[in-house]
Amino acid sequence: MKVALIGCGFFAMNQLHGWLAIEGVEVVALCDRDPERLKIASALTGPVRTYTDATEMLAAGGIDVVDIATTVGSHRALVELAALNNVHIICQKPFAPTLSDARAMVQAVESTGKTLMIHENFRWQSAVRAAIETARSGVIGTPFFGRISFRSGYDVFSGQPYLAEGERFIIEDLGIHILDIARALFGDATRITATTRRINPAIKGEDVATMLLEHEGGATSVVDCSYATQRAPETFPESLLEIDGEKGTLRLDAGYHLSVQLGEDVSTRDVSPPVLPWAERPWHNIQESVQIIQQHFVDCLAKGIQPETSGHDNLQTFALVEAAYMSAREHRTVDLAEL
Ligand code: NAD
Ligand code: 89V
Repeated sequence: MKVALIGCGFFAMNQLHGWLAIEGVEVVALCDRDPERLKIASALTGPVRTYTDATEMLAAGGIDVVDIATTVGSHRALVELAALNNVHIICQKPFAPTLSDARAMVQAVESTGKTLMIHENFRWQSAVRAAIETARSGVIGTPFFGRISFRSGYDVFSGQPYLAEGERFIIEDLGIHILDIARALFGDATRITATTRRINPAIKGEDVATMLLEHEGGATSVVDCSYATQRAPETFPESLLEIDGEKGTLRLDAGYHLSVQLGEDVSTRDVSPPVLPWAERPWHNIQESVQIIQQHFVDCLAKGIQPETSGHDNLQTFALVEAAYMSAREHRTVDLAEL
């Protein structure tokens, strides 16, 4: 499978390492409008075709999959360009600037018959996955309540300065992952109520969001996110979970401890992610999920099936982001059908 990467910035280096570790994949081309980033990426891949212009790269052909790792502003143009060139696509989150862009992008790729997956990797973190699979096994019965919590004081702005500059921050960048985990656990949501705050005066967008979701199956979940929370020890970038089911409870606590309680009986196991050879703490949890989601994409292409986090699936997560902002702005519960 011949992969071309567009965008060779901060996070794309993880994607590149992930591709290089997956059997049957060959990275054949790199594209970044910044030649310096191309040099850094080529140092990982060895000599491959390099481009500062994606149109030129795709016109040269020889590509099966395009991996789009630029920031959101360029995603629509690049997805549409890749669709025109009839290649499979993986695109980073947030998929699009607006829900109507996202819908148009899904439509553009669907009409080519190629596969579109969103790089929505948090539900693929091995600790989160262990929790999802335990919940899906039915051991705690049907869940009726969940809390998914991501609270941190980690300085994300040094690696990703653009996060301090947008009108929107935590729901669009991080909450999107946590809302997606809520969907993976409890199914699609029908209504959402959200509040937002900005605590850090040095950034433009909100850095705290608290969201209440009603899910189709009847569960209620609370998704709470903060980058303004002092914690010792710091848990970045762990998502902590608690799920109450009709037969028992499941928790993913700080330090990657997964517990199941059934009556008086509590069993706990360590679900710490490995630190892959190219990874480093504290990002190792996210870095491992990059390799897992990319492997999932390769497996789905081989089997001719849709990825779990397909473009079509991600429209539901994206709608929750839009609805959360609408709810916070208008101080009301938003019915997802409104979108
Ligand atoms: P970045 O700014 O460091 O890198 C983006 C790169 O894309 C830059 O090198 C830039 O020159 C290049 N670029 C932009 N437009 C281009 C175009 N049209 N053609 C060619 N190159 C272009 O950003 P980043 O921090 O790496 O984030 C990239 C994406 O990854 C964002 O959407 C971000 O939300 C996402 N991200 C995801 C995770 C995750 O866990 N899934 C983590 C961090 C970032
Ligand atoms: O996962 C992400 O999208 C990152 C971070 C963990 C910093 O929020 O931007």
